[in-house]
Amino acid sequence: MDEKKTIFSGIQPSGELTLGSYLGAIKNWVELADTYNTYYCIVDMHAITVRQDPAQLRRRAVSQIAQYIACGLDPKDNVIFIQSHVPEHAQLAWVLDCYTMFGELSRMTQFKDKSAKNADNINAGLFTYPALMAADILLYQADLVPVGEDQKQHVELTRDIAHRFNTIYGDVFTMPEPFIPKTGARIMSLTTPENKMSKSDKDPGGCIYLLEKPEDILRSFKRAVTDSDTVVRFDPENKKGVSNLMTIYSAATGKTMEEIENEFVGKGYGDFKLAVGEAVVEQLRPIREKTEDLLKNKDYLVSVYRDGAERASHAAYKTLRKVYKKIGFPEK
Ligand code: ATP
Ligand code: LTN
Repeated sequence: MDEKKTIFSGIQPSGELTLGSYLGAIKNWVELADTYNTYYCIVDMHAITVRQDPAQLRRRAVSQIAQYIACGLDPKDNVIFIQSHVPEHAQLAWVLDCYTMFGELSRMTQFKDKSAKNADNINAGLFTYPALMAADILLYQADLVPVGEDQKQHVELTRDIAHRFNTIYGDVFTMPEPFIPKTGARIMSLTTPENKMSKSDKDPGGCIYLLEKPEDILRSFKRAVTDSDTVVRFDPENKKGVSNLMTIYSAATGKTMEEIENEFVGKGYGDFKLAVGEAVVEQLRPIREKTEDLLKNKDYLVSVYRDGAERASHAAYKTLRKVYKKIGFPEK
């Protein structure tokens, strides 16, 4: 018997990966990789809830595989795959759609945000997005779902759906828990620190991308919004910009907020922003270099995601069969 618990998480190839996705999610994936059975997915089916350019979507999915590996996920120890390669995700999602309530989906913050941003394309997929996410997680009987703060509501809905299903049919699904980092759970935009740093953001200066060049990263930090005060102090209510930069600095260096405050006593925001920028550059440098290397070897990346899909299918098929049986679909 395999005693290891299971992790599932995913990121949409809807844009270039950001420092937010790294600090909020991927960094923890790497830290948890040794002690769990892990499934890390590129959720391209979720990405099409917003219109995507086909060539870009394809390129980003492959690049995201390279970035996962470059961040430290060894494809031998972690199942790395593309969601659309494992049809059980769509199949279970349909079943779970029938166990998810209209009212529940209407309350999802991400749905409300994305509907406001894409008013001309509020499609049914955008609405039922959380049921597909629940299918992702429940197919692998995941115990833990490492995500940023913004995804907590979706994992909670997944639990509600699993509970509803289990109450009717017995213990079919494992109850997943969200795993949210203490530092870095919500990285804000550098230009509008009241908004989440988001890869589909229209304001490029607000985002730091994993593959950005050092000089561009430093420039964005130099221009980061602070306040009219001059003190480096952690106060997310009143000093949003500075507190966000401190969070990033803390996540990149491991220093506590107190240590950071002491480090910059008597120094201006200029020095502080430069220090944050340099820490991030150093953290991202090996990731960018390794990704660039990996992208030269497409055959290897294809072999990684094919192998990943095969391993994922094995687990997914098992759960789907059980579900079909429970709900009364005749066996083939
Ligand atoms: P999109 O703009 O397409 O909605 P996104 O930039 O919000 O994308 P996701 O693909 O939704 O990123 O998120 C990937 C993972 O990274 C999720 O677990 C999410 O919670 C986390 N994450 C994304 N942005 C941040 C952020 N700014 N701070 C902390 N975690 C984040
Ligand atoms: N909804 C998530 C991406 C996502 C996910 C998942 C995360 C899709 N399926 C399963 C964790 C587990 C997002 O927008 N970041």
